[in-house]
Amino acid sequence: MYLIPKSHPRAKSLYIREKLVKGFDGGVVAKEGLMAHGRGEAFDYLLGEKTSKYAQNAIRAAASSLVSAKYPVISVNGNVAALCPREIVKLARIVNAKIEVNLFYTNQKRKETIVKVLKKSGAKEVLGTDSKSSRRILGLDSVRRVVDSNGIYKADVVVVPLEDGDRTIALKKMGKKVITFDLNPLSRTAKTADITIVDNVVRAINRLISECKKSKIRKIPYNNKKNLAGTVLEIKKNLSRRMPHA
Ligand code: PTJ
Repeated sequence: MYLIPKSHPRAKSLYIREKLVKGFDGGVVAKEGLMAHGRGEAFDYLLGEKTSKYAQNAIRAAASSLVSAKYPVISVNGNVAALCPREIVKLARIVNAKIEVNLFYTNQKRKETIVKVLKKSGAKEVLGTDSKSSRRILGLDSVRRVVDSNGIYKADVVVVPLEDGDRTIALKKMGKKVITFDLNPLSRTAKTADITIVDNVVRAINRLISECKKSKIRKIPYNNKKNLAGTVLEIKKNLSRRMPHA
């Protein structure tokens, strides 16, 4: 890793970036994952690189859905495996969820590398690499349509962090509840999911873990569209606050 001085004004953001680069060098992150991260960084900047009250609302709603789910599954891609593998394993343990590797830019070798990373982080079981238990999601053209019959296929609640849009619609058509982390409140996934946590997954996942620990099985009133609209207004406010005045 490059030496990033702690005193650097953007040290935290640069550390996160290095995790992605390390993930790419280790065969975990797709090339395109580096670009996806750049897009996320830009939105994070506009959000003030902090968890908004809207993100916290979504986190609470997500925790309530996860603790009351019958068969929750967390879908992991290259970026998520590079950014927060231990936290994914911790979250899965707390809510008794399955973990499944499901990639957009799929290849078996990268899948297996990601499984190794997750196992090294404490996962006992990771689904998504066994062709004998694979099933297809109807109405989805990307290779992400191939899922595990004991994982995403069977789930009632699916967490799809850093999604690229095509799968959320298909999962919803299958009657599943979809929770996502997406720094872009305007993305297709953000707008289609049932619960969108507009925050950096690196920050928000620990908050989600804490909420799941305290969450009781009860329904929380939550409206994703209203919450997203609030987030966009928050960006607008941030922009006016930070606008240089001539
Ligand atoms: O590992 P693979 O093959 O499954 O590929 C994963 C990527 C992320 C490359 C793939 O799913 C993709 O191309 O995604 P997109 O379309 O770029 O969408 C990713 C979304 O995640 C964008 O809306 C980004 O703003 C957002 N994002 C990026 N980094 C973060 C993030 N959201 C939360 N936390 C982040 N750290």
